[in-house]
Parts: sequence; C-alpha cells; structure tokens
Amino acid sequence: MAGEPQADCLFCKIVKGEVPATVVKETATTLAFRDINPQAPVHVLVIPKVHHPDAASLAAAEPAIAADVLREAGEVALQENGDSGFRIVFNTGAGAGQTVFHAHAHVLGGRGFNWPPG
Ligand code: D5M
Repeated sequence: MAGEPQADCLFCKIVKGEVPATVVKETATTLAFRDINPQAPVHVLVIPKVHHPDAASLAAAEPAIAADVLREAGEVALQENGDSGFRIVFNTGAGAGQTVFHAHAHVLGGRGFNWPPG
C-alpha cells in the first residue's frame, strides 16, 4: 500500500534504524542524514519517513508531507550552511539519475553550482 514501509528499500531501513546513517535532523515525518557519497561540502538527504518511490508521487499522495520535506530541506541548509545559497535536487526517475526509489531531496551547499545542471 502507498506509504507503507518496503522491506527491500534502503531508506525505509534507515528510517527503521536497520541501516546506520549520520542523522542531522529528525521530525515526526522526516529524517535528514548525510549522503554517503557527498557531491558538495554540504550534502544532506531529506526523506519522508513514509515510503513513496519519488518526490512527485509523494506530493500527489501526501502533499502535507511533501511540504514537510521542503521545509526541512530549508532548515537543514540553514543549520549546515548558514545563509549561503543552496540547491535542492529531486532526481525523479532512472533517466534523471535516481538510484534509490524512496523520495528524497538532496540539499547541496558550500560551493558554487553551474546552470544548467549536468
Ligand atoms: O540519490 C541517492 C543518494 O543516496 C546518492 O547520492 C547516494 C546516497 N546513498 C546511498 N546509500 C546511502 C546510505 N546508506 N547512506 C546515505 N546515503 C546513501 P539518487 O537521487 O537516487 O541518485
């Protein structure tokens, strides 16, 4: 069922504490932890605790929790990177580079970024 934990999902396992992660912030509905393969001095993933395969399906099914993820992305950026600029990325679909199919926001900061993105 949509939103239910998936036994084979890495990020559901992190939510359950079955896989370790360096957590930087937690709320009732979200978890923020450091990316294992950082692409910038600040690289934190913000995920909903409920399972949805990507950000678009999360927003369609549970918009309030999608808003929680966005709010927490901003809070984490402030906590980790002060008032410098930051980037929020939602890779959505394998063609866009998504590799973990549990919705997540990449919060990137601490360096400059190019536009358009690669
Ligand atoms: O991003 C998936 C991201 O998840 C990618 O940047 C690596 C990160 N990752 C993978 N395994 C872990 C663990 N165990 N802890 C922390 N971060 C992890 P995507 O947008 O799906 O390509």
